[in-house]
Amino acid sequence: MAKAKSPPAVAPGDAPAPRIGRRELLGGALGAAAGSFLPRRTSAEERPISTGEPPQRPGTQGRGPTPLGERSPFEQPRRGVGSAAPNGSSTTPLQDLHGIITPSDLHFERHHAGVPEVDPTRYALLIHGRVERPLRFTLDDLKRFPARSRLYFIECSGNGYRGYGRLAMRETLTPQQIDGLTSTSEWIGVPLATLLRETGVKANAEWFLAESMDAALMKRSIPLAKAWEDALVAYGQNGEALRPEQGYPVRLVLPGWEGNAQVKWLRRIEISDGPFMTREETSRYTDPLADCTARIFSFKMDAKSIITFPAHPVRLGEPGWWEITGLAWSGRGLVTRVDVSTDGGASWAEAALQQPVLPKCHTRFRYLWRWRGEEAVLMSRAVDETGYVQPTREALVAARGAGTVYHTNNIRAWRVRADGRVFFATGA
Ligand SMILES: Nc1nc2c(c(=O)[nH]1)N[C@H]1C(S)=C(S)[C@@H](COP(=O)(O)O)O[C@H]1N2
Ligand SMILES: [Mo]
Repeated sequence: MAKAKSPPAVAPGDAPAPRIGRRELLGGALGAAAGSFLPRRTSAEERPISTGEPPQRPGTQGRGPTPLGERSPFEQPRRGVGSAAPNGSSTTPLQDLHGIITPSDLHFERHHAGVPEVDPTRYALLIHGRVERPLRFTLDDLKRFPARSRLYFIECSGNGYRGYGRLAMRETLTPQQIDGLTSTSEWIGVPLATLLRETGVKANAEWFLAESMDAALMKRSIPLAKAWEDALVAYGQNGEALRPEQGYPVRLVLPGWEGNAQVKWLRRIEISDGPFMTREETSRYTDPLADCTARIFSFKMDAKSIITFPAHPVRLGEPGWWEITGLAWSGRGLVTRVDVSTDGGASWAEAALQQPVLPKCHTRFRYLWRWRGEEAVLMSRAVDETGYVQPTREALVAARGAGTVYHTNNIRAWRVRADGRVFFATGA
């Protein structure tokens, strides 16, 4: 019951405090809902917040410092491992996270041929093709260039497919199962543009190929404009070296673009005058459209959001004030607004965005909701700085057909039943 809240007592500093009269606040409905913060009140008389015994104090000294920290044994968030095979994936437990950053050991994974072990002392990145001077950069070479550090989400273009097609009929899906193929880290590295100034670029250079050194030999063609804009050759993640699962020692980060093109264990960049038409951009990672053609090179991740609380399998303890919260993000830049509906989309209200709000990064939203015990359908709708509005499932199905598994950014819904139990409701 730690989640039941009284707005004035705990409203976060950056969320506009809702206007709630003192009489209403002190009335019976809130008195029951805020049991963990305020004593039950029968009158508007002021009383001390805390009564009864203080929490127990540990009687003995704790353990001393250790070289490596670990989580409280009471906190055990876990990635959801869909398939532990080398070509499998795992998901971030979105419902267990606070704020916007994903702890590195909970960053989702998607591997086409497992996690290779790469010796950093033997690592080198080759940049060649339509360049003036082909060059090899060791890891030390890369670290000597001025570094850039930014918070970005990385999202698999398949994220959300469970909440879109046939599987969306399952009301027991959790935020992690629906949208756990997205994570946010601070990525540290050297801008690809810096390296291209070293190699020089010839005329008619329009694209580049990024190729990996794992057994998948992952290859993707990327427009060169992305290199000049913000592509990062990253060796750092959340203050330390990349995790092996994220491409140690070096990966390509393409802010806001589909995860698949952000090649891990990066070994080679070839500059060219056109795309290479690799398997991953022809037979895979294209979006079938309703008119039987397909979208190709659909790099940008469209604006999306999901409520992570309350969400299945949570059960709201009792009617009263509850804070709806979740994540929103857009591959096109800043999330400028998130609307929340508690009546299945009939009416919408603006949620508070928690600072920092950063481009191409998870953004946390919060909305204070007074649940009166009725059945309710909760939805969130993200708007980004280009004016793009997260579409309904009907609109997306009309544009793409029901069969696609990529770029499914439709509005997600949760049904709160009168008994407080919460179920996924987008497919219903
Ligand atoms: N070398 C290599 N790069 C890769 C992949 C891979 O299997 N091998 N998977 C891609 C896919 S499909 C995604 S969604 C992202 C996932 O990045 P993550 O595992 O760090 O979350 O990496 C991309 N880069
Ligand atoms: Mo992916």
